Amino acid sequence: MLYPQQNRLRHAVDISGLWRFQVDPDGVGEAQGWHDHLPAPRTIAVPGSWNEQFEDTRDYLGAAWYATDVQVPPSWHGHRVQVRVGSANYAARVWANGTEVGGHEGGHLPFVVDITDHVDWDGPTRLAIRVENELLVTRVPPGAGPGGGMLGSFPATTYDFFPYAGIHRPVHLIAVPACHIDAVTVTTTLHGADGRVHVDVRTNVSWDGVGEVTLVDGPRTFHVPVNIGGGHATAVVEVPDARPWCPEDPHLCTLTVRLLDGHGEVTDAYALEVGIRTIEVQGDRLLLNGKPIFLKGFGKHEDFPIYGRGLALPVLVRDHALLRWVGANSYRTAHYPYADEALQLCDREGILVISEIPAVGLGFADPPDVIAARRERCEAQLDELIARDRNHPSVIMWSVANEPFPISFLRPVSDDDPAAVAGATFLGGLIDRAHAADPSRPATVVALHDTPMSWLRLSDVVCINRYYGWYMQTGQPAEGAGKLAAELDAIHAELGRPMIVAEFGADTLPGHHAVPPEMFSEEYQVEFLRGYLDVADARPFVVGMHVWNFADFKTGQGVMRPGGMNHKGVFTRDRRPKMAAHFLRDRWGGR
Ligand code: BDP
Repeated sequence: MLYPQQNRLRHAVDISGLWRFQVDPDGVGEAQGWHDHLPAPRTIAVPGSWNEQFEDTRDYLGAAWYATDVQVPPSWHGHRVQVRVGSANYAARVWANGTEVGGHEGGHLPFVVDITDHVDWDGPTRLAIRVENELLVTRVPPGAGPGGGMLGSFPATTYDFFPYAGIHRPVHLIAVPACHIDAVTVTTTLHGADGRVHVDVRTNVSWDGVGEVTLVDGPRTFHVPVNIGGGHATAVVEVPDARPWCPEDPHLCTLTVRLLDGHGEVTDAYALEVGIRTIEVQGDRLLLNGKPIFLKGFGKHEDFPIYGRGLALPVLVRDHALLRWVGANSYRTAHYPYADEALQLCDREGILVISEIPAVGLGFADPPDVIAARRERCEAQLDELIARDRNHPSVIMWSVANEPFPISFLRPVSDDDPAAVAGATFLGGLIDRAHAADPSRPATVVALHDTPMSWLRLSDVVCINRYYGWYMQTGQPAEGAGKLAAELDAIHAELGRPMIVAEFGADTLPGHHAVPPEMFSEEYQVEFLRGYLDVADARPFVVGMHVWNFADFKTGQGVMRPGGMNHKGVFTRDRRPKMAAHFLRDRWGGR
């Protein structure tokens, strides 16, 4: 899925803003024609979750309708006219001038509907989008079902973040030429000092013709003519003496693909930023451009007061400034794909990203039809994620799940337990799918305490989340660090792979102090993090440490979460540093 682009031949208008909105708790909207006219709308901001914009919608997750009117420019005649929704959580259906034109399931990835045949060229075109975020057990991430939420939390999810609902990312009105570039896939390789950019182009229709690929690298320009057959072409751009993309020097080139008509006139063009780099696992090391790399950073969330999970560009920019300030070079998109704009920024700023699908809260003792439904949803979201993000140099690894468990949370089982076997098949299938779609990146399952060895074995880089010294060895950070050390050594002895501690953290109430350190105090968080980082420093096979979490974030209400918040951030929800942020800055050499 190509990000919308404005150039001489393509148009993209951001139609986000103040839309009309109405909740539909009784599910009468469709029968009553709300796609044509909302009977009692109020105004809502798009993008943004609906939960924090009004008092009466905080916990509302049922159907709601969004509507706006747009004038499609008459000059777009002859083009395909599309609406692209950056993300709508969880399921969306779209109408244009009263006709249903498409929809999407899965709350964190973009989708496009074609409205060409429904445009009113003389007046405004009415758009309506119905969104709902029902917490169903068959969805990914799954709702909690009759058993209730994680630790009895409300709303009843299987995961520890608030199930924000609504249109979360910008909506674009787009025009593309009737025959257009539909997909561009870029992979890069290094050969000594030289780089090679491998480009694969597909058009929306089966088309035979010619085109060209141009790479602009600072003062140098490389042109490669291409022949397109049946709507498909490949090209290789040789870049002598390449300047590889890396966190210290996130150098980007501009790659442009053009389609040409019989007279050499350009009929479509699409440009993207490309970083020439390689990522691979060798033995128990992770190599970026052939050299060992260590990931310093965080698990994050898309979360901010009032916006909820809605894209807030200033927050994104601020987060990157703070990542630099604290000396981080990476993060994981816990627990779902992040906005296109987040990855664009990571490309520019040299932040390495582990990109995750929303496969969180998966258990394998559930009925087979439920597991099969979830598998279908995981596969669809993995395919969409890889198709959307594979051209970003910042993305270095796919995470196909966070903390799946065989039977229930923290209940160990042996590798031959039926739930462990079912999980290995499911998760192994997702890893294979990621490798097949994108052989250029490692893939991982981010593992909970007590994960079967048969599951750990599936990952190219073994990622584990550990809370020794918090949920266990409670109040004893030194004992917790000791447990971590022993377990890392044991897993490494068995698998010999690189390892990342993908989550470790302690809830910390800002301003709460205690000497000696005590749980929830700022001192305790520092001691906890220090112990884990020391353990990692003594083990060269540990190739990354991601603190949980970058910032405090909203979750469901529950006895473990004061104020409906997870307080494991090293920054507060409004991005003020706790003591731990200063500690990490010293340790990581922040600027
Ligand atoms: C891990 C989860 C993460 C939670 C975290 C915690 O992966 O989503 O927020 O624990 O408990 O189990 O803080």
